[in-house]
Parts: sequence; C-alpha cells; structure tokens
Amino acid sequence: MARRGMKAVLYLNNYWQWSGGMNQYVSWVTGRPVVDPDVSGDWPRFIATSAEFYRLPEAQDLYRRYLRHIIERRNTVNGRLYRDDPTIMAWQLANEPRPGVHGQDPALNDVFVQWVAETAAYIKRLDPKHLVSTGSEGSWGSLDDMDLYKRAHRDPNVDYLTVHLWIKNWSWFDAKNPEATYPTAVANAERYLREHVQAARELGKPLVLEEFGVERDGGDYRIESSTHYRDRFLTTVYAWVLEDARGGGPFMGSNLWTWGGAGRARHPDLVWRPGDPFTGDPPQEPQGLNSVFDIDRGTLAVIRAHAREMNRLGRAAGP
Ligand code: IFL
Repeated sequence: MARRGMKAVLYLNNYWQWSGGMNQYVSWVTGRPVVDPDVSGDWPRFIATSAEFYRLPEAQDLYRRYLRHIIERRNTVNGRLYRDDPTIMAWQLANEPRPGVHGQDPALNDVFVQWVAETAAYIKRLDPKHLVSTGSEGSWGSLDDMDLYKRAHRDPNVDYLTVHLWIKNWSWFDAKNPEATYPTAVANAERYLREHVQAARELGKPLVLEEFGVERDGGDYRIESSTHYRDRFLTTVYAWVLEDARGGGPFMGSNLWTWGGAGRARHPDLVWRPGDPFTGDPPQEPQGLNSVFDIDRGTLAVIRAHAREMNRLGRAAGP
C-alpha cells in the first residue's frame, strides 16, 4: 500500500456476521452458539446478541488483547510495528457498531457511548500517533438517534466522524423499479449526508463517507450487466462531497464500497466458496453485489475524476 501511495483504515471488530465479530466474542465467553442470521433469518436476535458484546467484561478483555496484538504487531514486509507505520491512517473500533435494538433500555445506549470512549482511549494509550474512528453508519446505525450518534463521536479520542450510505439496504432504492424509487432515494441520501455534515460542524471534527455503493442495473449482479444507476448515483454523491470540500466543509474524503478489481464470481449462483477469488463483497453477499470491477470503465472514470479533484484539495477518495 505504501508503494502505491495508499493509506489503510484497519477495522478491529465487526457488528455483522461475516468476519466473526461481536457475535463470535459473545459465543466464546457465554458458550452459546453463534447466532448466524444467514441461517436463522432472525436478524433482531442477531443484532441484540452483537450488542451484548459491549457489556461482557470477558469479551472486552479478549477484544483488547486482540487490539494490542494488532497494534503492536511487527509488519513482516517492512519490519515496522503497525503502531509506527504511517501507511495506517486510522484504527477503527469496528465495522458498523450499533448500540443495539430500537426501543431498548436507554441505559444500554449509555453502555455503547461508554464503550466507544473507553476503547478509543485504550487504543490511544497503545498508539497515540494514529487517528481513531468508530466505523458508525451514522444516525441510521444509532437507532435513528442523531443525539446518540453525536454523543458517541464527541469523545476527544474519536478523531473524525464516519457515515455510511446504503440506499438499497435502507429500502430507499429498488433496482428492479428504479424510475419510481431513484428520485426519493437521492433526496433521502442528500438529506442524510447534510445532517451528518451538520453534526460534524457542531462537533468540530472531520467527516468521512466511508461506505456507499449501489448494485448493478436491474438487481443483476453478473459482471455483464450495466451500471447506469450506480454511475449516476456515484456522480451525484461525489458532487455533494466535492461541493462541501471546496467550501472548506468537514468532508475529508470518501471510500466507495467496494473494489472488486480483477476478482470474479466463480459460480452461476454468485455464492463465494472456499478457494474462490475475492471480490470486494463479503462472502455472505452475492459476489458482484457492490463490487466495482476492473472492466467497469464508466464507473472507474467517475471515481478517477472525483479522486483527482479531492486530491487537488488535499483530501482523499478511494475504494
Ligand atoms: O457488504 C456490506 C458490509 O458488510 C457493510 N455494510 C453494508 C455492505 C453492503 O450490504 O458493512
């Protein structure tokens, strides 16, 4: 990455199932089986179980041992401790950590805010040189509670705010019915990002749009299908980010989800199986769902043009 002039944000846990994450920690310390929502279909139970992680001291102890192990790890290629390596831009507490479920006891929201503060402080004690971020999706991942999002991000050891934007996952956009759903999706997306720009201004911290993407046209994830709506959406979102950056606003950069590069789905059902190449999509999602491949020339042109403008402003864009 250093050779290519790239920077890494290393996320250190996962609210979701695809890399073990919080559910796995809960299972390790309670002895209960992992709740896999892809098997059970029981998303509410999965989400609530992930959030148990914050209040299990033994799980926190294991997590901290892991944090120390990674942060103090010596890179076998360049011989440096990760702690001292400027190729790493930031540590991230987790991918999309959420406080729990809607309607839960507000005391559990406080547990979450405290977990963010204590974990960020722990990381800073191990490594005061790198930035720390939460990995939050924004208010959507904060029980639709902007105040809760702001409380978690106000902590002095959280250096910048993160926001994600998922117009399909949040049921704003239906790729099978694009004409009818796209305008509302774009309006919602704009409002959502503006609210988070406002929050960043209030807290006086930078903001990164670190996950957003749209599937290929018609909900057809095969690489042959077109990417008209994806390219349109990226162009629109990038224009907002650039406008904010040009005006000196908090948007410091964006990360598109996700770079599939030369990876390809191997099977007609688009399911990843051990030994298959990696695309950008995690293994529990169809391979090609959000991946931008090296042959997606139109999409690449949109990303490249945006990255050029952001770099000119001393800000960043990438996958
Ligand atoms: O791939 C998903 C990823 O696990 C995530 N958020 C949404 C992505 C697309 O569904 O963190």
